[in-house]
Amino acid sequence: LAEDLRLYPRESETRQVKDLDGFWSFRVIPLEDDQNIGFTNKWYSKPLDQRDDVIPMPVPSSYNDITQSRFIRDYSGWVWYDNTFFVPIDWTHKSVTLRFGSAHYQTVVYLNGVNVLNHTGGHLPFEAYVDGHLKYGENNLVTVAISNVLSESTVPQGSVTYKNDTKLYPKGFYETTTNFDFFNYAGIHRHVSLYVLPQVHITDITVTTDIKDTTTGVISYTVIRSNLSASVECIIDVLDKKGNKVADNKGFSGVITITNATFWWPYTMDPNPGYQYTLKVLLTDSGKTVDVYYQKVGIRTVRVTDKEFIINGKPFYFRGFGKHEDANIRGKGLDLPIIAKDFNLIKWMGANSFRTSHYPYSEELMDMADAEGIVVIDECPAVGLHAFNDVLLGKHLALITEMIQRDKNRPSVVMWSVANEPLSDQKEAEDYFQKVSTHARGLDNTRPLTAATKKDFNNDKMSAALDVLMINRYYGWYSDTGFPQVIEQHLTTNIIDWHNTHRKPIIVSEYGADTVPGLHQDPAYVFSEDYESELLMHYHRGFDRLRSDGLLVGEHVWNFADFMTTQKTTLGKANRKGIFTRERQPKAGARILRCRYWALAEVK
Ligand code: GCB
Repeated sequence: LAEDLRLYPRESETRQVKDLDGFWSFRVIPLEDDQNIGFTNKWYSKPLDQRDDVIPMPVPSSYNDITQSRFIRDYSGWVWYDNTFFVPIDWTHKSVTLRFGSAHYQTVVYLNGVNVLNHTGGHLPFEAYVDGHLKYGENNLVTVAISNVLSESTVPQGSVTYKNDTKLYPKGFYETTTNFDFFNYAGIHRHVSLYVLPQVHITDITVTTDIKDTTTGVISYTVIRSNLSASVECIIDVLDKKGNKVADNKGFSGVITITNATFWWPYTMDPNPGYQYTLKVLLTDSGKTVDVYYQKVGIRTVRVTDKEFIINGKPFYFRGFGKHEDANIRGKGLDLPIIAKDFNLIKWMGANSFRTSHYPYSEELMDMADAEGIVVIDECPAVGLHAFNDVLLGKHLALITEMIQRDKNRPSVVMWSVANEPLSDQKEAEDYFQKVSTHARGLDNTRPLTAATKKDFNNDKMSAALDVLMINRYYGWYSDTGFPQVIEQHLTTNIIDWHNTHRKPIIVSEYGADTVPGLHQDPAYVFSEDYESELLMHYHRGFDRLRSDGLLVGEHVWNFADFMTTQKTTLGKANRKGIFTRERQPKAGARILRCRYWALAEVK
């Protein structure tokens, strides 16, 4: 897999993590300056805080909503960050990795003036060994240049148009267009850390699980080490939740069986959802401990038929949400209170799943999904692809590799979503998605592949490459606006057509209505809570009919919460299809869904 991507930085008796989060110095390029000025003038050679136009910027966070500057909010181009940190003398004989949980979109990293790391793509980690560039027992400078400019060959796609007519526009004025419906938040979005490891260390662990004879858990594992020295051995202890050893094994790969195992169950399918064992992975050299990593593992199986999605041998019905990483002020920046609140709301609703629409979410959030038993459809950042070419395909495949590398061991992830709403009725889409699918299956053949489409059963050219179909539908909203009474018929007719044409399990992965909390009007009128309620009820009648014929494996409302978009002429402030407000307060739709989801739950 991605060789330069290793394990999530977790501390152990041999491993140490130093976070570089906090206030960093930050600078944007003024309109009248050349966008490359930072590179030309080597801004990475000395700290930015020697200049007056440098402001403090929190990391992690998007930079857009932090200041009172419209220019910074709507900025398109390179921004510069830097920070300093001390490296203790006793790290001299260690291996040190500099890691970014994510930064959006293109990132160039310098350490003490040397370019140590480059990355393209906004929602996945990147890292490099940097011990050769550190100054031990001294202050060190890390400088980061980030560009949020999207183009036809970035994933996702977008463009910047310069308005050069100075009679009409101020000098340097530009407009950005994105091919997706959420704000192009940018900055250092997740933790920046230094990961201090022994010279000989574990670089990767892959686990897959199986269930035999309904009670025996099977864990297959492979461990990769940084140094192939023959004297190093690998010992695996399997610990239960209380820390007791229940099995062990020797060797860099192997199969471990656990009799009477406790399985990883989705929330509401078992009184004890999200159960995980811990693999204590130990490297020893002549009997002495060299490195230790604690890898969680949830034992579960996933399988699909033409009509069912099956977890641990039982049919699973997805009830939940399309989500976003989005909140006021921090934008897409990692925010632990928001993550905790969202999981509490998901459980309060009686939901069992969500989709990481339209990009991979933070590892901290995914850890919570693993631990709580919330099922995840893990989506790569390919949203709204509208022109297929080889450069795009190359980037798309690279991001899929990084996503699978990062999340391959997670029990919560039951499917990979390779795209959302591409122009999949185009001729080239067929070949393009066959290549995407071959690539993804080559990396992981234990999970089904899916993608969300807005196209139809008779013109979608992506579905043939997938195992499960996600259909986004906006009857009563973008079509027949204001007429919820047509929804049930439209929906059931359409899903039956999809089923008869493709014979694959189907999830309705988006449906919903923009809703202003507190707005009431009956007979129901668009944007009111009354309209939202009525629209949801008509969909649910349709879902129930399809379910009784076994034609649906899930329903995800769009969206969990209101979220920021570019400015538009329809009803102000962003996308209002959240069943919660952006501040996570319930609208009328949340009450309706809460009753429905709990009524569908297996264990209340
Ligand atoms: C969609 C997109 C989603 C949008 C949504 C909407 O089909 O997949 O990203 O936010 O519609 O509200 O228009």
